[in-house]
Amino acid sequence: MPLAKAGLDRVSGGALVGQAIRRREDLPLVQGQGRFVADIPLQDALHIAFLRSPAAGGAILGCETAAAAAMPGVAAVLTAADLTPLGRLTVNPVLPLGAAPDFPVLAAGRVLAVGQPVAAVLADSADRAADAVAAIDLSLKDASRLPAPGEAVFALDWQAGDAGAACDAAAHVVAVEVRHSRLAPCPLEGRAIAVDYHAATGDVTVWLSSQTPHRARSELAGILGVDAGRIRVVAPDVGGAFGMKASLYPEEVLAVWAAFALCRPVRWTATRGEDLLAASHGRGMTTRGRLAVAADGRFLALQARIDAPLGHWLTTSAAVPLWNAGRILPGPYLVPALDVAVRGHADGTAAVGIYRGAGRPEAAMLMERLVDRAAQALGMDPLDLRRANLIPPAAMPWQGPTGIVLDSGDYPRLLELAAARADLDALRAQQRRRRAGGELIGLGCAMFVEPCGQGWESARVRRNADGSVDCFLGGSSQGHGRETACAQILADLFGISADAVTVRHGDTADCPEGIGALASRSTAIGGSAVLAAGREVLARLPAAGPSATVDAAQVYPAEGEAWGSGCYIAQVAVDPATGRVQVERMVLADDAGIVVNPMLVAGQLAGGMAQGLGEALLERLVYDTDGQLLTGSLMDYALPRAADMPVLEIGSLAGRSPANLLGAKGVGEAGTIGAPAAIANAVLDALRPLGVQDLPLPIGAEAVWRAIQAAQAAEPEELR
Ligand code: SMO
Repeated sequence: MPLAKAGLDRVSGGALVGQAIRRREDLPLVQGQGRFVADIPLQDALHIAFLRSPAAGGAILGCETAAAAAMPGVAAVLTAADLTPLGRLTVNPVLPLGAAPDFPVLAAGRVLAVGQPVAAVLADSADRAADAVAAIDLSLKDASRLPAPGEAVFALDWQAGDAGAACDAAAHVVAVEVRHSRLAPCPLEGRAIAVDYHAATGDVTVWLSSQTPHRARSELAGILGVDAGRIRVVAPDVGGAFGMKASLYPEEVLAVWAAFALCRPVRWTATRGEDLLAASHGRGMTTRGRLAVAADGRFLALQARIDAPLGHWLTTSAAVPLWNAGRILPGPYLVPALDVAVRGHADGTAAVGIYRGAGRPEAAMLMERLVDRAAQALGMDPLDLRRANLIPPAAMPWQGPTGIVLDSGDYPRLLELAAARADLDALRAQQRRRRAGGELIGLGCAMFVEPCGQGWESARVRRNADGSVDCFLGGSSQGHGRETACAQILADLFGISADAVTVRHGDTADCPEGIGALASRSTAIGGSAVLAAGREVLARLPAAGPSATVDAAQVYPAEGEAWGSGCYIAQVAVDPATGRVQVERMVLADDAGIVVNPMLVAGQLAGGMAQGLGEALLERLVYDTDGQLLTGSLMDYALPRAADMPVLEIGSLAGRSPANLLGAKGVGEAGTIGAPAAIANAVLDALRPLGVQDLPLPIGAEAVWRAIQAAQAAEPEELR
C-alpha cells in the first residue's frame, strides 16, 4: 500500500515525527505474546454465564434458580432481587440529557429486549456456568413482540436563517432519505473482564477490555457505591474497540459486584454471539434531507430530520452519534440557512451507541447524496458543484450554521488532490468507453469533516538519570499504535532514540486520570498532553541537573476542536447479471494535520475503509418483528474480507491544526466516514443510465439486482 507522504512539520526539529517507523506493539502481538483480558491468570476465579431474555418484552413471573444453584461447581445464581441497590451509569456530559436513565444490571420485573441479562451463574468453570444457565426456569407473562419505537428520549435542534423560505424560493430542491443499517462493531477481541479480589484489603483489580479505563473505574465506583480507591482498572492489550468498549456494560458491573459480594475473583469473556446480541450496536439512523440550490449551483439551505433507535438502555455516549450527525451538517460546504432536528428513540433492541464514525458517516452520507442529486438536477459535474460550494480556506476558522467552529482546512485543495490522484479525466474517459461496451461503471465522490474530540487529556513524563524517558498516558490504546506515536513525539523532544522511551497506558494505578481512546482524540489531544508534559520536564531539567530524575504531569485542555477532513473518490463496477458491486479503485485524500507516523495513518485509513466498505456493501443487523436478532453469528452478519478490499491510494494534506499544541487532527474514523458515501455515490452513478435513483443500505448484490430489474421493468425513457 502506498504510504502517505506526510508534511514533515516536526514537533521539535527532530527526526522521528513524520516518519513511518514500525509499530513497537506489533512484534509481540504477531508472536502471540499479546496479553488480553482472557490471558490474565486468576487463582480460583468464578466464571460467569448469563441467562438472557428470550423475548423483546414481558413481565417476569418467575425465575426459578434452585436447580441451577444445586449443579456441580456452581457457587451462586444471581437475579435482580439478589443485588444491592445500584447507581446509574453517567451520561456523557456533552449531551443535554437531563437525569441519568435507568441502568438495569439484571432485568427487574420486566425484560426489555432479547439478550438482556436476567440472571447470572457463577461457577468454577465457564462450561459449568453455561450448563447451569440452561437449568434456570424463567417464565414471562405476555412475552411481547418488538414494540414500536417510543417517544424521543433525546432531542436536539439547530436553526440558522430561514431554511423553509429558502427552499420555497429555490430553483431546485432535491431530497434524499437514507436508512442506515444497524451495525455490529465486531472488534477481533470481544468484551472481557477479569476481576481479582484482594482478600487482605477488600479491594479489586479489574482487567477490562476497554477504551476508557479511567471512566470505567469512576463509573464502577459510582454505580457500586464503592470508593474509587478500592478499584484499580487495567486495560491490557485491547483487540479493537471501535466505540463498543467506551461504555460500561451491565455484565461488567455484575462481575465486579459479584467479586465484592462473594469475595472471590470473577471473570467473564463474551462469546461472539453474546456481543452481536448484547454489546452496543452502531448506526441505525434514518436521515431525511432537502437541499435547496440556486440556478447557478449555489447551495441555499439544508433541512434535515434524523431519527435513531437507541435500544433498551443508554450507553454513556448513546446520543453522541445523533449529536454529531446534526452538528456536523452541512459538512465542508457553505450553506447559509439550515434547519436540523435529531431525535433518539428507546426501543426493545440492544443498546445502540457510538461506533467508529459515530454520526459523522451519517452526516456525510446525507450531504454527499444530496450534492450528487443536486448535480444531476442542475446537469452539472458533481465535482464542479462541490468546487462551487466548499468553504474557502481563507474563511478559516469558520463558524458553521450549527455553531461548530472548523479550526482549519483547505477543502478545495483536498478535492484537487483527490481528483489529480485519481486522474479523474482519464477515469471518466475509461467509464465512457466501458459503458459503451455494456459495463456498469460508476465514479463517486464524498467529502467530509471529522471532529476530533473536545476537552482534555493528560500525561506524565519522567526523564531518568540515564537519559531514558518514561511516559504514562491518561488515554489508552485499543491496538492503534499509541505507544509508537508517543515514543516518536518524546524521542524528538528529548533528542533520544525511540527505543529509549517507554510508554505505559491503561492502568489506573500508575497512569494519570484521562478520558480514553475514542472520538479520534488520541493524537490530537492525547499527543498534545504528551508534548506538554515533555516540555515541562525539559523546562525543569536545567535546574535539576543532568543526573537527576525529573518528572512532570500535565492535564492538557485543547483550545478547540480540531477538524480533520477528506475527499474520497471511488470507482465501482456492477455486474449486471448478479448485481455484485466491486470497488475497483479507492482514492483517499485526507488532512489529518501534523502526522506523527504516516504508517499509523495508513493503517487507520485501511481499517476504517474496510469498515466503511462493510457498511456500504455488506453489513446489516436484522431483527424480526418479534425482536429476535436474525444475524446472531458471523455466518449471518457479513463482514468484509480481504478480497473485498481495493488497494487504497492515499494522499495527504498535512495542514496544522491551531486547535491543539501538537497541531494534529484525527484520522481514526476517516475511512468509515468517507467510504460509504463515496461508494454509494459511485454505485448510483454506475446505475444512473438504467434509471436507478436510489438503493437501500447495504448495497448488496440482491438489492442492486432488484433495483436493476425494477428499473428495466419501468422502461425509463432513455432506454426506449
Ligand atoms: S466511535 Mo469512537 O471509539 O469515539
